[in-house]
Amino acid sequence: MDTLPFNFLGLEKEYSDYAKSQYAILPVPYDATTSYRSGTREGPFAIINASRQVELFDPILGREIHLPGIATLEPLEPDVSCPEKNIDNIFKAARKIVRDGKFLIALGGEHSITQGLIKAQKKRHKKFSVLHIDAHLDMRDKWQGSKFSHACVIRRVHELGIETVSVGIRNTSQEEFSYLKRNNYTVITAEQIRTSGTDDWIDQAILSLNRKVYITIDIDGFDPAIAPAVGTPEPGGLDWYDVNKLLSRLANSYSIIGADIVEVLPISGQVTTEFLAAKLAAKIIVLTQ
Ligand SMILES: [Mn+2]
Repeated sequence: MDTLPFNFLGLEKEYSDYAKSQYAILPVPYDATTSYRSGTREGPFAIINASRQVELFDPILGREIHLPGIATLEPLEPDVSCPEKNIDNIFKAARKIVRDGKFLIALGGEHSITQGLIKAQKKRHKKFSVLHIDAHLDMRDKWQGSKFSHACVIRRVHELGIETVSVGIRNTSQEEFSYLKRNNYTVITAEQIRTSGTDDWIDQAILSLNRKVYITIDIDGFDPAIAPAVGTPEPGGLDWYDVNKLLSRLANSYSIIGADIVEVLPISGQVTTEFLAAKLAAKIIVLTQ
């Protein structure tokens, strides 16, 4: 029988108590603006459930992940009546956690939640940039009549005066293409990463970032062969080791201030994607200790 506590990594109270924990996991089960298949609201539960099977020891870094304490918060109830109100609720919840001095990792839910999370970080950190891993740019001004859609989230981040570096991109609209031509944000395509045969793209990404970095990861940035449970599974995505190398290099020299992992859309009977997302959150935690 499964008797592990239901929280991130299945931790006992000693390592999951909020007051004592350096890390906080915020489940945000929201998917009101998803355009293709819906169901990312099931993502946080699936990721947390999978995380309970993740080993606590990281053999590469030679240390245990959970020792600084990782508190899993109650899921943030979505307000589906109004996307703007919903983003504001996320902002307020995140602001409190960040103010409490916790390293916040939010689990989505659709990508639009990132707007509220980054706004909260902006209240604490004057200057930082955003590392954005995704198949899509999410730089449309509006999508399906809404400025608060998952397809516009990075555009809204730019409007906060925050620069982004987008990695793994392989699907772009003409609008976004023109927007990028007018604005100088670094974009590293999946094709560049998978076909160059070198790690030059990592240098390019890192040199384009500020020394303080927030990370937002849309799971569809990974290849659908290893992360099939997403709304729009774009072929030709990133490999587990591509992202690991990038995050490890980043953590070695820069300060990571928070992260979110979004757009897991569970497929019944298939747990690869949520397990990958759980391992990724664990990796971010162990890299930032
Ligand atoms: Mn995406």
